[in-house]
Amino acid sequence: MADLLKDLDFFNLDELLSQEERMARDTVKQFVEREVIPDIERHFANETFPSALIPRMAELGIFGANLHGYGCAGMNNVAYGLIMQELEAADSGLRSFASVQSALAMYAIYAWGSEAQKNRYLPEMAKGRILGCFGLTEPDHGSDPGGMETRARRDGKGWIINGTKRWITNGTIADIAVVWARVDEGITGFIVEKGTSGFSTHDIHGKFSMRASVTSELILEDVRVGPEAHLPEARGLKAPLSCLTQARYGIAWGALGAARTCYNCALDYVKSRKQFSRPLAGYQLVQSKLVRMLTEITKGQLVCLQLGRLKDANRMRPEHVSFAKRNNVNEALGIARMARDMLGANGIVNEYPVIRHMLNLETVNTYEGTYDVQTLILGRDITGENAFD
Ligand code: TGC
Ligand code: FAD
Repeated sequence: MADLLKDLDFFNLDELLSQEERMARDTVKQFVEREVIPDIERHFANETFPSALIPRMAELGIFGANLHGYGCAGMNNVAYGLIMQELEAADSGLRSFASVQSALAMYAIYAWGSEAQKNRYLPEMAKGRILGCFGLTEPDHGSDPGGMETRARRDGKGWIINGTKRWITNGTIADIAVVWARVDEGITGFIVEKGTSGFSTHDIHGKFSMRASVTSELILEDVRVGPEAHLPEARGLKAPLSCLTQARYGIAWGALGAARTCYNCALDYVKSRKQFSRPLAGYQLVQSKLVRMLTEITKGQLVCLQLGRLKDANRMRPEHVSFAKRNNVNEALGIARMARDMLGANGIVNEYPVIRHMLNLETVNTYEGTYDVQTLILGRDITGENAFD
């Protein structure tokens, strides 16, 4: 099979990257090629997460790569995005693992934690020795986290937390859970350590998507935590939503990686597969699909590059991220479906990575704010009318 990880760079965007950015991308690409690809289909088939990769990912500086200090690599946001792209070129579940560790759990502590919390958790999380998850979604509150029912009430100097969080990536393998809960003053966050009495987790099975990723439920029954567990700066829904902005940023880049693998695979396949005595690549309908894929990936790359430059200049708004997440994931899903079709019957077997990416991207289109939720965020921005009210 051809090199399915190879770059797609129709507009010579490589020229717009710094040497450090290219190096970050190429290092992770090499890691993915050598250490992820050989085993990823097996993990997806067996519904297992490739945890043996965690120390290597830490060594490469992937966890909290764009955070500064506290043992983090301090890369710029374009380099971080390129890394997410390469991880998701292998599997959305692997990128998800890195996103949750970095952009959700670590970022929550980085942005809303005390100095003591940052010093205690972030260096160990960067080394992959402490794993985190992020509990926002509940069984009855997904798109509307503001309706959450998890409650924390004061208990002397500490707190008692009750509630259920569902669909939580890394839940059962995490050493700490960042849990969002309602208190008298509004919404705030807590760091709940594994093993705390009353805190239990279990995995959700039967997934047809994200099978190489752990997805769990967190149950909190009279979980008593001390004052040191509370994220002191997290006041209001803005705190968890700010973490989503970080994660959506990585997803916008990541989806392009999955789309690129599907494009490379479809292109390779139609060049060699003959029907009616000619390669499929010679037919106009097939070429039209390839051109559509190339166009959408290239447009997505341009959006991401400028998004990253804006983020590095502190000029990125959450709505910019919604635009990129909504568009890139939806186009990646369309590309994966097209590639699946172009492979005919071979498109449904795991000899090729396309069906796996297609199934994964169904989740990516839903989590971190569905396609329609991102549409309404953008609709609110351009009209001034809030459809969520
Ligand atoms: P709303 O009134 O819009 O906002 C409340 C406050 O938050 C601020 N804000 C943001 N800040 C930073 N980043 C964002 N993206 C922000 N969005 C809003 C806003 O300015 C306001 O601040 P302030 O100072 O005025 O209080 O709140 P709302 O209740 O109307 O919510 C609107 C809505 C629908 C956009 C929001 O609830 C939403 O985004 N819903 C989608 C939920 C979601 O995306 N969940 C994801 C869960 S985590 C996950 O899926 C992980 S997947 C694993 C992986 O990443 O790989
Ligand atoms: P709902 O909110 O019930 O939405 C169902 C449908 O209704 C969607 O099509 C939606 O677009 C539509 N809809 C909702 N509101 C409106 C509206 N106002 N107008 C029009 N249409 C609307 N969450 C976490 O907190 N942490 C995690 O680590 C995490 N990881 C996940 C991993 C996986 C594999 C999956 C599948 C989910 C994960 N999630 C996580 C949860 C994810 O963020 C939610 O599934 C997502 O936000 C959507 O919520 P929901 O599933 O409850 O769907």
